[in-house]
This record gives sequence, structure tokens and C-alpha cells, in this order.
Amino acid sequence: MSDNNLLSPNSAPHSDVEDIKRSSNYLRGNLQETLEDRITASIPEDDNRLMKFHGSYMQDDRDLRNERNKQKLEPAYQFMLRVRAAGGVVTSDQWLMMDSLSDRYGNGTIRLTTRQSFQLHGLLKWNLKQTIKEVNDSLLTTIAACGDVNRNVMCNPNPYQSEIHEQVYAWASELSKHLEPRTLAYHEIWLDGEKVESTPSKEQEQEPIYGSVYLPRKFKIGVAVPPSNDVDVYSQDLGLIAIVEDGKLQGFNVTVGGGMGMTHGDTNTYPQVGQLIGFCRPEQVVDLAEKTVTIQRDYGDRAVRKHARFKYTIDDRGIDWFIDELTKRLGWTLEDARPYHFEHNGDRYGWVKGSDGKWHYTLFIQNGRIKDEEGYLLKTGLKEIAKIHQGDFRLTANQNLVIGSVTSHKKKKINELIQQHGLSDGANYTALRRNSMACVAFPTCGLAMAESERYLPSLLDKIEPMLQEVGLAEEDIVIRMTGCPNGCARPALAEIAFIGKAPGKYNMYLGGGFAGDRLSKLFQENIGEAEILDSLSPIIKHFAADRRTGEHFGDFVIRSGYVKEVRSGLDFHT
Ligand code: SRM
Ligand code: SF4
Repeated sequence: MSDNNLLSPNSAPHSDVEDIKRSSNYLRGNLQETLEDRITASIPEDDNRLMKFHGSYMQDDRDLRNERNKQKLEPAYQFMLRVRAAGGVVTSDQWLMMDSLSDRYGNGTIRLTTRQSFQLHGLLKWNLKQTIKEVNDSLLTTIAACGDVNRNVMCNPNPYQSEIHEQVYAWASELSKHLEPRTLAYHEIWLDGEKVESTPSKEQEQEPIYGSVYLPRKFKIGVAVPPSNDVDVYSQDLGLIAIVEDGKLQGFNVTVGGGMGMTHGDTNTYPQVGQLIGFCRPEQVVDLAEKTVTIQRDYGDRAVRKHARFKYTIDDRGIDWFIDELTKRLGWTLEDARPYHFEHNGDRYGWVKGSDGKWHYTLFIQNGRIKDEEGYLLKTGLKEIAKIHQGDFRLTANQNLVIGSVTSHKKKKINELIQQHGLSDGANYTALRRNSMACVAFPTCGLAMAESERYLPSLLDKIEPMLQEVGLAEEDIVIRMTGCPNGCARPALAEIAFIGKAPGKYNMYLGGGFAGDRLSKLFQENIGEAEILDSLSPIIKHFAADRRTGEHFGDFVIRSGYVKEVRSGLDFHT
């Protein structure tokens, strides 16, 4: 392992987070003591930085901020806990555990995320340890769900080609395991040093891949299985595209340098799509991922966090530099990329029979929020299903859920529970809503500038009639919203996107590729609902009247000159 950026001398330019990581003794910091402090429901900022590596963020209920401030009370501090499982695959017991934890310690809801993880919101500091212990008892984990490390490895949940899912999922799990931090801190702090599966030895604790300061920034890997690009492979730092021939996984095409985040008004920051650099065999993929991560570890910008993602390392130094450096570290060369074709980046809903003869049901979950509402007992319905379901649950990258591997024998009973609780495969919604995603934003996200999850459904209520009027209710159009430009619902890859600027105000973007292969472009800045509807209405009418056969909305707005085509983030602001 090289000693450069990874162990960069304290004198090298670095952000304060680098100091916190370096002096944390492999992510310990003062977390142990902080959690025991009963005087405040909060934790100090330094510990909060480290908490992220353990899967949790301190937040406060922003709906209550002003009122508590007036009453001179400290903010309503609470914690978000992210629970990850590679490819979003969990068992019924694990589902039931999440359901129970959300009721006992959280706000009673479960959030399925855009990276196939779970989030619990509203946990109190005093309950974090017990919650994390129970998560680990059920063989799930929260470590590396956040922080400057490799995050949850995404993988297509593929209900159709079951044997391909098995193979691809196995590699996603392998990558996830291999890139997990090795520090014992997690076990010491949350599990009282208890062994859960296997405890790494002392030497391993020295983080052979990450080193003592971990990565300059988060790192993300996703595995797509064409024709579905549901994991938005081009948004990943490292994207893998499964190449399947004669029903067998041959290997992966490799993309590098994707990412969605940017800052309003700072054109040095931009969303970017990953670049295709070649093909590797399945047994080479772990080596490839490790070496890619170490290049980012050694060359990523540790001084300016906004500029620290892998996409900037690649754009600054050039793709040829990266391929040379990778080849040097690997000691072998990538083959030429193989042909592939993506058709869409959404989910396909309802029952399908997999090639293994088992059944899979993809449910539409609006913005990933699992809760009971009057007349729609989604959470209860899923709990009842989990009690009898012997297959798996697969979280999708579009915040939906697959009830997977159902035997023909069990299908009838599960279908009855689906009907009884009014669970939906989306058939009762428009195609626009089925293709929609919104990030969490208010009230829990500390970075939100505008509403997202709580607002998009009502905005869709107003856009849907426009589509109905022109006969496009069943038109698949990818629409996404985020409460700020960090891009958590990958809006830069949507055909229509709204990115929050201020309460009630959004930048509107158009022209992303239907298969998630092209970036969108700014169309209107800082507009409210009335202007959004006024802007969209004529474009929708124009689309209905002038589209070519099979033409997608994103392609149409480019052909018709509403926005320019953006194939690289370097052209996003121009
Ligand atoms: Fe995200 C930060 C929620 C996927 C880019 N993201 C956050 C935080 C933790 C806010 C914070 O730092 O205080 C949000 C917590 C909100 C809350 O109250 O729950 C948050 N991100 C989410 C989730 C839950 C959105 C969702 O609605 O599902 C997703 C959880 C994923 C997971 O399970 O691991 C989520 N975030 C993403 C994605 C999409 C993806 O990974 O496929 C992106 C864009 C892809 C990328 O990383 O480039 C994304 N989140 C960010 C960024 C911008 C990073 C950057 O490059 O600048 C931030 C801010 C940061 O890191 O400083 C952020
Ligand atoms: Fe929060 Fe912004 Fe991410 Fe939405 S996009 S969850 S507002 S950080």
C-alpha cells in the first residue's frame, strides 16, 4: 500500500474531516463516551462525523425547529439509521425486525432508499445502541451505510432471470464484504465487542484497503443487468454492467466516474455520467473494485470536500491517466467493452415468473415510505406477508419492493394478503407516478432547501390530468424531485426533474435519457408550482401532438429544442 495521500502528512492541505478521521483511532473517537452522556440528546459535531461511518446521522425535526427555538429549547435532536444489505435483499425475519424496530424506537415508518437500503428516522440517542444491536443480531449491518467508504453495493433485483440474479447478487455481496471497513470499533461501540459473524484479527484492523483516514469522500458501486438500468449504473463511481451470454454471466463492462451531487451556483460542481472503460471477468471484479478504490484513496482531493468525489479525480486527470494507473495496480488489462443495450431505468411491476419457476411481485411504494395510512395499510400488509413468506424481499433502486421467490403454492395466500391490504403494483396509478422518485428532504434532512417526498405526490396530482387530457396517462416518463442539489433521487438522470432551491421553489430540468444514459439540462430556474405547471403544460401538448413513434419525452424535448443534449457533466452548466 502506498503511503501518499492515504497517510498524507498533517501539513498537506486537508479539510477538518481528514483530521477527525485521522485522530479517531479507526472510527472510535469519543463515540463510546458521547453515547453515555445523558445531559443532551445530541452529540458533538466531531462525533457526528464519525457516526456516519457507523450508519447514523444526527438530525433534528425541522418542522419543530422554529417553535422550539422560540421556547428556548434545544432542537428536537433525533437520529437517522441506515441499514444496508447488498443488492437490497433481505429475509422475512429481517423485514419483521425492521418493522418492529421502527415501531419501538423510530417514528413508526420505514424508508426504502434509492440505494436499496432501509432508513429508520426519529431514533433517540439513548436507543441507538439497542437498535444497532438488534440490526446486527438479525445479520444486517449499519457499518459503512454512510461515511467516506464504499457504500451499499447496488444490484438489479431482477425478478425475471432468477439464475442471473443469483450470480450477479453473489458478486455484489462479495464486493460489499470485501470493501467493508475492518475496524473493530463498530463491534466495540455498538455490540460490546461481541463477535457476530467473524471478528477480524488485530492486523486486519489496520484497514488494508482504506488506511487510517479512509477515503476522501463516499464511494458507490452499482451492478446493472441489461436491458434494465434500474441501478442507474452511470451515476455510480464504479458501475458494472453484467454481460450475459447463453444464460451465463460472462463478466462485466466497467464504467467509472459517475455522480449526481452539485452545489447551486457553483459551476465547478456538476453531476456526471460514468465512462465506459472496458470489460472484466467475474473473478476479476473484486480486484478491479479494490484497485479503483485505492486510486481514489490516493489521488482524491482531501482538501475540498465538494471536489473530493471520484468523478472530479477522473475529470481533472483524464480517463487515460486513470486507465494507466489502474492497469499498473492490477497487473492485467481490461478487455474491450462488450455490446449491451439498456431499455429503461425504472421498475416493472406486478407478478412475474422467474426462470427458476418461482414468482416475484414488484410493489409500487410511493417514494419508498412504508407506513399505514387510513384506507391503505401498507406496513401492516407487508408485515402479514413477511409472517408467512419464505422467499426474500428485494428493495429496488427506485424505492420499490419485490416480494421475491414465492412458490406457486404460497402465491395464492400472498396474493390474498396483497388484495386484502390494498397493496398496489401501481396499476391504479398513472405511468408518470410509477416512474417517479423523490428524496426524503423535510422534515428530517438537514440539507433540504425545499420539500420533496412530502410534495411530489401532490404535484403529480396536478400534472397527471394534463397527461390524461392528451391521452398520455400510460406514457412512461421518468420524473424525479430532490429537496437540494445533492441529487439523492438521481434527478440529473430523469426526463423531468425538480431540484429544490428554497421553500416552494425549484429548478426545473428536462431531457435526461429514459434509460438513465444522458443528463438532464436546466430549463427554468427558481420556479414555484404555478410556473411549473405553466411551463410543462404546452410541452406535454406539443409532445402528444408531434412525438415520433416510440419517442421518449426526454428525447423529444431535445429534438424540439427545449434543452440541449448533455452527454457529459462538463457540459451541464454550459
Ligand atoms: Fe443522499 C446526503 C438521503 C442516496 C447524494 N443523503 C444525504 C443525507 C444523509 C443528508 C445529510 O448529509 O445530512 C440525506 C438524509 C436524509 C434523511 O433525512 O433521510 C440523504 N441519500 C439519501 C437517501 C435516503 C435518499 C432517498 O430518498 O432514498 C438515499 C440513501 C441511499 C443509501 O441507502 O445509501 C440517498 N445520495 C443518494 C444518491 C443516489 C445514489 O447513491 O444512487 C446520491 C447521488 C449519487 C452520488 O452520490 O453522487 C446522493 N447525499 C448525496 C450527497 C451529495 C454527494 C456529493 O457528491 O456531493 C449528500 C451530501 C453530502 O454527502 O455531503 C447526501
Ligand atoms: Fe436531503 Fe438534498 Fe438528499 Fe434530498 S437531495 S435527501 S434534500 S441531501
